[in-house]
Amino acid sequence: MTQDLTQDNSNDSKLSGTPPDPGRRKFMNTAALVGLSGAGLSLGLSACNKKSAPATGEGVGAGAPVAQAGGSIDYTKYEVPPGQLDEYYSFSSGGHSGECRIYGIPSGRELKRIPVFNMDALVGWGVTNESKAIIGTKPDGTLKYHTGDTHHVHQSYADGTYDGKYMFVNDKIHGRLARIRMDTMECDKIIEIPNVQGFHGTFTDKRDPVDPKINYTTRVFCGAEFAIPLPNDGRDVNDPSKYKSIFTCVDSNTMEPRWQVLIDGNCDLVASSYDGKLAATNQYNTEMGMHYEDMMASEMDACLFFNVARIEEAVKAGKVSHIAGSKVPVVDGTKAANADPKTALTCYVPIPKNPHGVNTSPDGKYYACSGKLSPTASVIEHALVLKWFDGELANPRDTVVAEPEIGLGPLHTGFDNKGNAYTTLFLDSQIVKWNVEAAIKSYKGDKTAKPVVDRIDVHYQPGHGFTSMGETRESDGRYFISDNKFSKDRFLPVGPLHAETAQLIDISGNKMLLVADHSVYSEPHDSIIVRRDIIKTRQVYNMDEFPLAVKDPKDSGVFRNGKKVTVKLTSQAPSFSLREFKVKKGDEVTIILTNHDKVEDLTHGFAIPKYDIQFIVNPQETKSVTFVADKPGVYWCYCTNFCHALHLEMRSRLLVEA
Ligand code: RUQ
Ligand code: CUA
Ligand code: CA
Repeated sequence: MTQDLTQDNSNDSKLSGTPPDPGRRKFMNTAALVGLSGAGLSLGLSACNKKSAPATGEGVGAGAPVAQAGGSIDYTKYEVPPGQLDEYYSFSSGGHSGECRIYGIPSGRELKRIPVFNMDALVGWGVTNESKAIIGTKPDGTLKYHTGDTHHVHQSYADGTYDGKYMFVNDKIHGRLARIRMDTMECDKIIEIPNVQGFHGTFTDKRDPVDPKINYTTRVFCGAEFAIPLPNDGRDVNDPSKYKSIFTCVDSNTMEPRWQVLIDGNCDLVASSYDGKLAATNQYNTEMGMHYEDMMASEMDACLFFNVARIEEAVKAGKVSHIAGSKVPVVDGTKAANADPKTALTCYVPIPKNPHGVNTSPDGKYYACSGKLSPTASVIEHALVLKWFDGELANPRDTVVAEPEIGLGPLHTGFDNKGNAYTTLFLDSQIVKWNVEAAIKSYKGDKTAKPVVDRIDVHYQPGHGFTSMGETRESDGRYFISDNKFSKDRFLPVGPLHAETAQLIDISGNKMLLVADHSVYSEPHDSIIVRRDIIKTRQVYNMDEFPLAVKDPKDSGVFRNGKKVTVKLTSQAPSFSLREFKVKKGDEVTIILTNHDKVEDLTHGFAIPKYDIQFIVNPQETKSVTFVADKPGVYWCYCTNFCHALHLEMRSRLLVEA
């Protein structure tokens, strides 16, 4: 059991003000958890839980047993034997590694890492000119940022399900949005969103709110979690009352921001509706507090809805402002400016205490928004939010149709195809399965309705949880993955930084079954589980896609233009087209390398000792690097990627004359 993590926190009710001594509690109960574990038990729960908060599953809902009938599970059903392939891809963020990962499900095998905001020595991401141009550089050509923090990955849609074209991921640190092509599974575009900090939640739209022909993704919604002075140029640093958060819509094709909305409170996670009409973000800091005790001062926060069509009409009509230096039109989504529902751009639905996570049900009818510091998940009905925007509902709170008590520290919710929701309970270290219609009946007063169907222990402290195809109308109710924040004793110890756990749960039956512990490198937040038939990749590039391609090995050579030298090279196992190439000290050298091998999987590498250069070229791919030859001498350029029996012999010499 996991109660050791929280049971000692009852003494922390004096929390507001001084953080408790972290040394008093063991291991998990460090300062990192103060905000959640301490606050959740001492302050937050008082809001909604009429009686005292239940310590475990018992007392909440059906109180189903938490023990796993381990002996009865046939684990081999979830193994993928040698030579066979997984049924699903799991696309995952990599947290503060700045990258994305791809796993096979159910095996949990890591298939690939996609460098995005980080540097990657293996492929040369952040080294080659092409990748630097995508990541973004300073005027002197060096990378503008070297770090990133990816949380949320979502793919492009057509007709309510994934179209296999693109994946989008946020960078929380520097406020950037990246796009990844799904055919090559490489990042092709990164933009920096103006005037935001803490860009956290992101979601693609699923269709256009107005044009029925556009039944596919054309927008990406981006929520900013941290409020800052606008513009953030040194003014108002001492006046937090002037800090604001902004919600941004980016064009998924051009990757240009289309519009922004100035709001009250902050954004956290983001969701989109199936009809394209609404985007949503949960708000945990409606207080606009600067310190955590201020951020949990109020019993109610909100889930904020954006009326996409109305916002775009307002932009068209020019009802916008601009924040100094930015071309992006900004509309006013604050409460004061949107008092009349019939013209409002935004709708603020009150939700108990510091909610985290907002997820759309696959039938498009509901949003689940969890309380985090309240043991509840609020169910908001999509049609009722539209009714409010039509002026037919008096109070935004009337859009809430259920608010079941599901357990402690509820965060993220996934859905199956049978009307059930699965929510991660951070403090309880459990996944709770609850039935949406039963929750609605119970909220209406039906005492026989039992929202909670089942619960299962996970190990430990789950963050995100998600179901197979669960964020599409093709949700299939087969798997749930719990991405846990602490693994403790689940894997061999590997020093102070533990492996993380992604636990695989079979949700196809009435009872959830924990069927595998997958270790993952720190620290995935959100993932999506995508059926393998949706993803169509290419294994070989087309040489014509690369403007710099050296299309004929005979075009190889050293071309001088003053101090600028271009070296054109090709590779074909086991040799480079130039056995040696000569430059002079002080030259600015650009090496262009095209791989002429056409065989699938025949990738070469190119490394230059002491010049800190290495990258790979995949079949038919071209890459380039630029550097100043400031060190005279002989430098053996060698192939880094094992390609041939003569791989070690696959070399060339860079001769830098003094
Ligand atoms: S949010 S679990 Cu980005 Cu919950 Cu990480
Ligand atoms: Cu080419 Cu190794
Ligand atoms: Ca709050």
